[in-house]
Amino acid sequence: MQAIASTLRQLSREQALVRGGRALRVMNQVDGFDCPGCAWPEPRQRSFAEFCENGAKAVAAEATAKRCGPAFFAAHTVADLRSRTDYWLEQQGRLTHPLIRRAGANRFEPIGWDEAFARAAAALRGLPDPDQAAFYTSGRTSNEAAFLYQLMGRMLGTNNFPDCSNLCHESSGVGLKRTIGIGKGSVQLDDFEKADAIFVIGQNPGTNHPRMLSALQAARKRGAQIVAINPLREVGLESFIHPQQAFATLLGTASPIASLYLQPRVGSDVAVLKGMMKHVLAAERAAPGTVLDHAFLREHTVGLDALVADLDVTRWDRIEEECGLAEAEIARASDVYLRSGATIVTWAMGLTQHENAVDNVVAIADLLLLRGNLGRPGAGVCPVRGHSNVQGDRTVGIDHTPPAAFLDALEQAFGFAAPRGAGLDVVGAIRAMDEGGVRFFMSMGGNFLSASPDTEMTARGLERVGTRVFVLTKLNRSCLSTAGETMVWPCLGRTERDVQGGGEQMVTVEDSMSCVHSSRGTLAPASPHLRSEPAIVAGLACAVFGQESAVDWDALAADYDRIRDAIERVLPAFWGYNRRVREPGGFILRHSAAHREWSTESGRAQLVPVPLPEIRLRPGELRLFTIRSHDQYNTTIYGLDDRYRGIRGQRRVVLMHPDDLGERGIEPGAEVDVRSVSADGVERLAPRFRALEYDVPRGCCAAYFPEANVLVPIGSTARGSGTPSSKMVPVTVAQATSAWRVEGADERLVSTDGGFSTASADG
Ligand SMILES: Nc1nc2c(c(=O)[nH]1)N[C@H]1C(S)=C(S)[C@@H](COP(=O)(O)OP(=O)(O)OC[C@H]3O[C@@H](n4cnc5c(=O)[nH]c(N)nc54)[C@H](O)[C@@H]3O)O[C@H]1N2
Ligand SMILES: Nc1nc2c(c(=O)[nH]1)N[C@H]1C(S)=C(S)[C@@H](COP(=O)(O)OP(=O)(O)OC[C@H]3O[C@@H](n4cnc5c(=O)[nH]c(N)nc54)[C@H](O)[C@@H]3O)O[C@H]1N2
Ligand SMILES: [Mo]
Repeated sequence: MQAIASTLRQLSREQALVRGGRALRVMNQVDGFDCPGCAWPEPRQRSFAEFCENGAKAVAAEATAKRCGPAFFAAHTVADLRSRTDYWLEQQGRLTHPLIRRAGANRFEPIGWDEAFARAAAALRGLPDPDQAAFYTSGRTSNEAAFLYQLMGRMLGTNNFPDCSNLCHESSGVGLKRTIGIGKGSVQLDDFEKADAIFVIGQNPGTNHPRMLSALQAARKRGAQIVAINPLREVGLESFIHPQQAFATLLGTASPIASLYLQPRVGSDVAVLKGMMKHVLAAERAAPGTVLDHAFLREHTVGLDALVADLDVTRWDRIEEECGLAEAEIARASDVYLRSGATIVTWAMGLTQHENAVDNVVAIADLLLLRGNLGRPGAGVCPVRGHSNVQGDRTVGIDHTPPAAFLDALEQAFGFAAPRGAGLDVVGAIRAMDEGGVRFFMSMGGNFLSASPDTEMTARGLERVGTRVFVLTKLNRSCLSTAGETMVWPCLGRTERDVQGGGEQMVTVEDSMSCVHSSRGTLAPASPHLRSEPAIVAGLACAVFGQESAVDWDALAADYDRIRDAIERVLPAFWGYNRRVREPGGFILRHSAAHREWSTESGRAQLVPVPLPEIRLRPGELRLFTIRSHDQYNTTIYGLDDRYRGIRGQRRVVLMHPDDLGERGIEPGAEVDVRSVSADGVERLAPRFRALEYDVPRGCCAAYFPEANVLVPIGSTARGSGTPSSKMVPVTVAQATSAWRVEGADERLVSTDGGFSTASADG
């Protein structure tokens, strides 16, 4: 009931009860639009309301009646906007006009589309080297828009495609490619109906993938075991009331989800997983031939001997010391695994945002492969994606290190020489900006500044870029640089009708389980001046390449079927794209590992030993991990409550173990300053948080993203994937003494000594 109340509250706050309500009726239905929230797939049998509380909030945010137009920008200088919170900025509503803040000006003013495209094109053509341009993508962008976007960038001559995936599941892709030869999840929704055990590691589905709880609940009810591994006790993983049942009966009782909940120290999952693998080996030795899947290992894998040798020399005392769990506790998880005939492991950011994140993913694959839990019913790997089309964007070419075969096919289809060198990812782009190496930055959605690590450095880097272009639905902090020139190009959202020359258009997206399906908006656009993302890319590309372009951009943007035909020419997996995507529910891209085909160097699945993490902290330091609240979608803050965690009306909080508070002489609720010092000795400060007691392991603490991003050092990234380690930041927490105070209901951070922070979600 609280979820329903919260949904209605959000719809009414956005003055979107009618518009939003109309949208919700068709969300995730076969002919409707795809939820702009998470990438959890839709079941074959759709229910009357196939959405969750947080999907409804995402729709309310987009379908809002609030508008942020020329009058607003005439009334607010950029300096004024910079002093506001992310929360306030997004609350101003949907952008209505293309905008420009000219060099030297302190306000945005409207600009016509043609002039906007011409200015951006001139800036691009003026670059002495195409690698001075960088094109960011956030994962809401459709396959069609993403494909055109990468085509334009590559025709210009660069592979600089940093994208939100670099901050998100990049480590999953790298780890899975190394072991099973394909960087995507291998399971389908019906595997959840067949699994005997499901391990949910480093993921908070109650808030971030609520529809996944239905699958977990059903599995638990039919007797499957569900093991949660998470340093923080997430209420949403403990029990759940299915909202549709609650709605039908108006009461409904919570049913349990996790049958076992382990709370290891942050960053120590490899230790837990290696402990489990040691138990598997021990069980095999006690009853030879009955535990490992010998036939599978023989026929399909390489590396077993090296893995076994490594596990044998890994000592239990080191495992226990690292993760803070006793062997007996890990044994409970191992027993579930050993009794299970078919096992799925799901995970999200709790595993991918660590220096050893790729090792985390490799260790999961190792554990599953030992017992043949891949490519058969009810078993496999399930990295649960974040943004609703982040997986599809990568599939159609948003990739800073594209496979050669993709570039070959692109060249063939469009007759140009594609750039072959590695491009910049997010962290690489920030560094290049800081060194003055990026002169043009374009952002297809997203909030590059607030989502990136090391907020102060990212803000400084953005200032050094000459021309910035942001394609957005709402205003955010990324657009508020003061140097050079900034343009903001407002676009249609998922919920809105998209009419082009060729008539009403649909777009397509790929969910976490490789299902490609259509999405068609139904609402009237928030403003007549909005353009679709594909039309914006085509408009810019026409201005850049002019008449001599080998690609007919206008024709592509007029009818997205033509874009899909082009995708099919480049990517054979999309055969029959336009026909198959019109079948109810779309189609599934073939997953090699699910068919026990291994596109690895050895041609087999690879078992790879990984080392135990060695996290060295300085005296007094805690392991900080950054998390999402129940009232946010990434950098979009809907409200200041976090219902499941019992936190209300505030976000500047750090959740700590009672003994860690006591040891520092900090009373619960007291104001503290949080600091990190990176390897190079640079200190970073997140001032004025409130310290709260919470059920986290000793030595670990949690704070919300994006407020805590100021603390994440740029130099701390995952080996092999470059993802910032925003789940493992060594910090100190002490009574607040810094020259800042927090003001107002939206928690504005104000300097008390005239100092100015460019960043920190604050001004
Ligand atoms: N409503 C809503 N939905 C969303 C989003 C949103 O912001 N709001 N964001 C979307 C996006 S882009 C993404 S990527 C996903 C993110 O989905 P999640 O990954 O669930 O999001 P986080 O809040 O980052 O949660 C990470 C979880 O990992 C745990 N954790 C932290 N460190 C460790 C560790 O070292 N080991 C283990 N085992 N666990 C750890 C935390 O306690 C937390 O429960 O959600 C998507 N869906
Ligand atoms: N410390 C820390 N940092 C993190 C994370 C973390 O867990 N901890 N998580 C990381 C993860 S997993 C991710 S995915 C990134 C997210 O990084 P991003 O994807 O860059 O950020 P979002 O907050 O999702 O972007 C919100 C903006 O997108 C725009 N937008 C919304 N819908 C549309 C649309 O349909 N089209 C266009 N063009 N624009 C639209 C709106 O203007 C809005 O302001 O953040 C990362 N940063
Ligand atoms: Mo994400």
